[in-house]
Amino acid sequence: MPEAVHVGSGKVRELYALDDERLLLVASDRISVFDVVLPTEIPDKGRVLTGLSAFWFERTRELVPNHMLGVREDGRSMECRRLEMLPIECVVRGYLAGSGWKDYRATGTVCGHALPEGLRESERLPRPIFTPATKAQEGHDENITREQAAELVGAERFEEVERVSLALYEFASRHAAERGILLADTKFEFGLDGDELVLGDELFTPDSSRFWPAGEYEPGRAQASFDKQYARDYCESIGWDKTYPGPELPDEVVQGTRSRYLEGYALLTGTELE
Ligand code: Q0N
Repeated sequence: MPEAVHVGSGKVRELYALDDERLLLVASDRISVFDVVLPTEIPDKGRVLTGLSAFWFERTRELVPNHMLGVREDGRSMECRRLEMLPIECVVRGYLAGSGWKDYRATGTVCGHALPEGLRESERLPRPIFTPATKAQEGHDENITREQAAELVGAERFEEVERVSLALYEFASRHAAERGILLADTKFEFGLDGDELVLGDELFTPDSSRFWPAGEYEPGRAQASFDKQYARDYCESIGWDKTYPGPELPDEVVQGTRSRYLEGYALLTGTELE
């Protein structure tokens, strides 16, 4: 078999071409904190993320077809259909966090959605909203209006990705809420296989979504992140300035963070990671 050719990398994932039709998406054990990849890895993090994507891809097939062909024996590598990716990030927000909160505070709107006055940080929105963003090569994606997104993908395709994105969020947020977890927001990437819309990338992982423990939810402040809070708290406690390079994590922080990933996986999927 011809070898896999490396075609791209994200902060914590690598992408290889297997042939003209197939890609291999590999989730590493790397962790990024405040947007910097740390020198210390979290054992099993890659298998947790790939396992979560596989879990959700299997369960959302009736809503939209996806790129998953199979997960390899290593648990971290997913063989995928090669797509023509759409040039927008598809974000759905059920709560006001991150850039959604920032934009709301500055303008009272998010991506052209007028919102009620007086909402607090992390507050639940009257209904989930679709808030597209551009794909930045480096640094942060930029929120764009629905009109700008429709110009980039076409009006019909825009309506389709909005409808499908809201349906996916609805499905996963209901599943998560039944297990004591709030899905604050989430990001999808879609592509085309010919004219068929196909869901790509990763799906409802902690790297593409904000998961909050429902029991600790309190609007009016930032919420503790389900997976990374130990690592973030440690990094802040030592006075790191959040620029490269990041600090090594002590073993207790590594083990605590690993436990959170495994716990989240078990809570959401109802099975333990092998
Ligand atoms: C693709 N990206 C951006 C891994 C994630 N199925 C696909 N077909 C063609 N291209 C892509 C996919 C997928 N998924 C997606 N780049 C190419 C996200 N990447 C960034 C690098 O790490």
